[in-house]
Amino acid sequence: MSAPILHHYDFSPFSEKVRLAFGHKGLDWHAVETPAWPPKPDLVPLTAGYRRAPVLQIGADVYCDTHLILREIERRHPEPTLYPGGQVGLAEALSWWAERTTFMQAATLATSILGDAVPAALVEERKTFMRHDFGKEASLREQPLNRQRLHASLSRLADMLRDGRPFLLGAAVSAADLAAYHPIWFARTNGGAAAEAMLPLDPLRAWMDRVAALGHGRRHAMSPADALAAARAAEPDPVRIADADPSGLRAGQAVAIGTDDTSHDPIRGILVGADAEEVVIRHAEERVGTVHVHFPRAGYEVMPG
Ligand SMILES: N[C@@H](CCC(=O)N[C@@H](CS)C(=O)NCC(=O)O)C(=O)O
Repeated sequence: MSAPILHHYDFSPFSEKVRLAFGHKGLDWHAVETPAWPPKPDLVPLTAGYRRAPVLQIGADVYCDTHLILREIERRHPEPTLYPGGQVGLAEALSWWAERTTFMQAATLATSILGDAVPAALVEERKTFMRHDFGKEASLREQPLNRQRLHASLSRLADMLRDGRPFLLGAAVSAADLAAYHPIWFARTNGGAAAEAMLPLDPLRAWMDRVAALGHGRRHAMSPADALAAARAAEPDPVRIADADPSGLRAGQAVAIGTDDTSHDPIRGILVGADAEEVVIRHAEERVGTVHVHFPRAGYEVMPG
């Protein structure tokens, strides 16, 4: 089995979640640096238009969104698990809550501290893509509210750990730990001592150290050209999931995929499979040949298109 390829950038918090998953499983992986904002000419040919980071590529199969990426890594490398006791639903639900209540808040707390050090082009681009202003004034204006929001969520995390358990679901690390960790990692890495002073981190420090200690596995740099060539040289894996969409969409049909949040990537392809967890489309382009692009169900909407 060829080593997974992660299209990511170093300061991307969601990418940190996947890097830690590689660490937990002790995997070799290829790292392709992708830009933090468009144009992303070496990414979107693989993804049928999805532009977020990170994206996981295994040959001619491309997995979008960390919720699906972690499940796919687990499927291919089951031990040690990211879902102790088989608790995928619990880990997913906790991950969802943690990210939705801390990611934007932690990112905006960091930009309120970084101020003018945040590239103007990034601030401008995110205004359209995320409908959110990471500029100095707007971030500073929101700082008191983000401190309140983060206090509420981080206190919940501290409460989960209060009985002395090493990880959120108990004795073993799970996907939920990685999801709850990466926004705090981002705030601390970018906001430094100022962020430390604003957040109730003391009850979380030992837990954060345990998550950080998972490491990143063995990372090998890869060029975008080599990643595209790897897709072109491979065939997508046979689709394992049922052709069953609750709204009546069927394999072979052209579809458009949207997200249920602010992003509006133009994702289009031919539906090749769907089940309750995952949707797969076929996408063809000269530089990559034919690829299968996989999306999670949760957070994504599939329409005839
Ligand atoms: N739900 C997605 C969220 C991914 C996400 O928002 N990633 C950020 C970077 S950490 C992003 O893509 N920002 C815009 C960009 O990089 O172009 C996931 O779990 O992968």
